[in-house]
Amino acid sequence: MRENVPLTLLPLSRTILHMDMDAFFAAIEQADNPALKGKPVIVGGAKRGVVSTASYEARKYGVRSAMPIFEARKRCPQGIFLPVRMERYQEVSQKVMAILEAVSPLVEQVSIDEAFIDLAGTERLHGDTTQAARKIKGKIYAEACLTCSIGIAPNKFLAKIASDLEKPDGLTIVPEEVQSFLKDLPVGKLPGVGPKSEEALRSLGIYAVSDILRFPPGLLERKFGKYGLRLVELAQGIDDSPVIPCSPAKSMGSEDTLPEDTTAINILKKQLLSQAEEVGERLRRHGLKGRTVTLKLKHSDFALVTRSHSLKEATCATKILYDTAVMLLERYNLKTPVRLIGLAVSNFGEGQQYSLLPGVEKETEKLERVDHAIDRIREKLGRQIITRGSNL
Ligand code: TTP
Ligand code: MG
Repeated sequence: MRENVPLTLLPLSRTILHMDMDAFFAAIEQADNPALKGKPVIVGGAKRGVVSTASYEARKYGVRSAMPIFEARKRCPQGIFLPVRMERYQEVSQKVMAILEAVSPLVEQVSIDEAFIDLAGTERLHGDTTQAARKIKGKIYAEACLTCSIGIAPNKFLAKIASDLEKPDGLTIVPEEVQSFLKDLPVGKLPGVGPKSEEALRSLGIYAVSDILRFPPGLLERKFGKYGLRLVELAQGIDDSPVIPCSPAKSMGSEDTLPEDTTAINILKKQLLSQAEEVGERLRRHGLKGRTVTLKLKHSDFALVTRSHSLKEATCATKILYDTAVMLLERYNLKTPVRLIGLAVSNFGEGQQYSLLPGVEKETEKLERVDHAIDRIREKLGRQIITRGSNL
């Protein structure tokens, strides 16, 4: 495929680093409480009672992310089970990302604990790529007492596969000649190949990545559509997707398609309440407050309507988000049935605002303080423990 592309159009060779923290939530718990080091630590329980992650010591007993907590207790009765402390993990995540941003401005954070870095032009400051990787590992360990695994390759997908190969505390460098690296790799490691596509590929006799190249691209295209051609590229180690430095989120929202189209205000209000709860909690977890609340409605004819209201002051209080959205809904004068409803908050301001007069707590602050307390209880005891009355 590639032979026909004029050389001038090919991107210059790149060096991409992928970093993924080891057993992130559990490792933070161990760093914050050294008595937990070397012990089987299992973090989770907040959402539907499943494991968020387990320390490598607990993984020896077969404990894995997304496993029900009761199953984890069976497999590892001596495990130390801890609740999720999302705010703390966000804080550490930001610290780690700041370390990466000091190495290169081209950092794309892809989740709470992983990022790609394009190392172009960093050689003078940070030495060759292995040196840059060692510097990053050293700094993360020195500043956060945590280990990470790093993969370095000519492109993003190879770097991501590489970072996973020698976990924990790994450093894997993919050679320029990528075919030997890809040859025996199971197809399930390729981006976009989930259990279902893996099964479909297996039915064709494709197990390892190199097996893909035994098939004419046309046949794979017929079988898998455009993704069939993408598979052929991946099997050749080709991936030109750039590292895109992220801009911080500009809005945060939640929306739901209703089980049935409706004009019943009570049903819509109930939906808005759960959305206000979810968005409020996410804002608080990220230390954000927003000034503009937007109500989104999609009617049964798919016509989309949005209505916004800007508050005097940025907030993260669930009740204020809910009241504002309900006010927008009531003003809207609904006539046609609604199939989807959503609530979003934007126009983020400062996270903290204090009363001007000492001792006087404003209504908003009181609400936010209660919300924070509810978040903490829910984190400890589960989401169902406190439900709000719909007459908030
Ligand atoms: P991962 O990077 O997938 O896992 P990890 O860092 O715990 O372990 P490792 O990378 O060494 O294999 O996810 C990062 C964090 O995201 C993880 O610490 C907890 C959270 N998480 C969940 O809450 N639920 C999940 O199902 C997964 C996979 C992760
Ligand atoms: Mg990780």
